[in-house]
Amino acid sequence: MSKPLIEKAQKILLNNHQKGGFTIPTEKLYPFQWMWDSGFIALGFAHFDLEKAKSEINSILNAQWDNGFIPHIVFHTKADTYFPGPDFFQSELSEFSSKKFKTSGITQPPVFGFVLEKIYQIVDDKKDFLKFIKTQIDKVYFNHVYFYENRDVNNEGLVYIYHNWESGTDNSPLWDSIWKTMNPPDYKFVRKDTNHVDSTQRPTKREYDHYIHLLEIAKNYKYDDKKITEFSPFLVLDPLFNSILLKSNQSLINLYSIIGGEEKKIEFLENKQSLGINSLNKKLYDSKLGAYVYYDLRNSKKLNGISSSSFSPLFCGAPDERISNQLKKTFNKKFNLEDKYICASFDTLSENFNPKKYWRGPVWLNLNWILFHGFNRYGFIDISQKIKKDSIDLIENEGFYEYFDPTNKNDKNKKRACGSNNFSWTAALYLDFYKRGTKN
Ligand code: 2M8
Repeated sequence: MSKPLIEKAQKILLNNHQKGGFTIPTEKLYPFQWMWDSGFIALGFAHFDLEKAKSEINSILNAQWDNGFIPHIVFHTKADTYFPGPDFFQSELSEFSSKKFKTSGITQPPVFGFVLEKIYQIVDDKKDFLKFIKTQIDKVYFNHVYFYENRDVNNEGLVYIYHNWESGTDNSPLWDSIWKTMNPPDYKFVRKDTNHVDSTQRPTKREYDHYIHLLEIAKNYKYDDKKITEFSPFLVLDPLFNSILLKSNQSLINLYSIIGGEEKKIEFLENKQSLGINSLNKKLYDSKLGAYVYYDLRNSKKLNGISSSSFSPLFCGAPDERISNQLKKTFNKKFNLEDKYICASFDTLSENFNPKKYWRGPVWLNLNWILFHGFNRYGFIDISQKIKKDSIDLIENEGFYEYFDPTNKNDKNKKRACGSNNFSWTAALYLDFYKRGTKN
């Protein structure tokens, strides 16, 4: 293994950090603040510049809507290198939208509960960081309440996403069956992403038509959750999104317990916690596949396919012993293979696996980080250590890219780097892998 690239990783984060106190995922391709990126970015900053970690969290939560919703993009500044921008999203259509910033009208996985706790675990001055937590934690709690009040349609402790961009795993092959139920117009718009990175590694124009169509529907209803629940053709229970919510619930419970005097909030979260874990195992675990799957609420059926998200419930502690052992077997069969880096984002044995295309197969550092902690938590140390080693090797051999081709591991000359370079969460999580060690 080559010399750790700690300084390089720090430099990437500092270069992507903006005057307004927030950090972009990468230059040009993503020139604004993204929600779950900013959580991972804060984890990275916490290892060498705690003030920037705090300001990252503060600046995204500052754009929270009046109903508790947190948007997936905050357009703090102007930039013309990204589509769709603020003029397309028109967040002002919603009566609840932020009056301070223009934002998108969709969300992303709610990482901030666990991010606050993970940072609390590593800081030296816990008293000082607890003071900061006290200024932010109610916003995160309010966000969780928003999800349960607006997106848990069956009162089962599981919340839906209404757009593939909300999942973070944007063009997963799992969405293909939903696209077949829709027939969006051939929209005219100018994409910017394919100006910055290889277009064969990005979604197709037709896939974008679906993404845009879902947004047009939401805008048409002024981002009203009740209408979206009723009319959006995309209404999905996502195991990754829900595992992150559950993990963050538990972190909020832990942090509120340290703060004290918050029994009501803890009680609310604990109720959702047991309900959610129970439903996750009942509704999203598929014993035939030996993995968690997505559930299409609109068409009342499971989306049968295995992705890296299928193992994310290990992160929140949902699986019992039987399920966790089964997950390990499935993981070893499909993802932990001699000739592949861990963890491909989609089932490597499926005909839909594509090693270079965005979320249809490549390795992503944030999913690796989640799976590292998941397998570690269950004592599957051989797997968690391999995830960590593969993550570090990929970065040290290829650079701080957005995603990586996992195939032909033994071919040392193969070019695996995909998407954009100098990518913030890749740098941030490299730092966390190095500096945190194996501590949860
Ligand atoms: C990618 O998503 C954006 C839309 O949100 C895009 O492709 O335009 C995804 O990888 C997402 O998970 C990530 O948060 C975002 C910024 O890094 O890029």
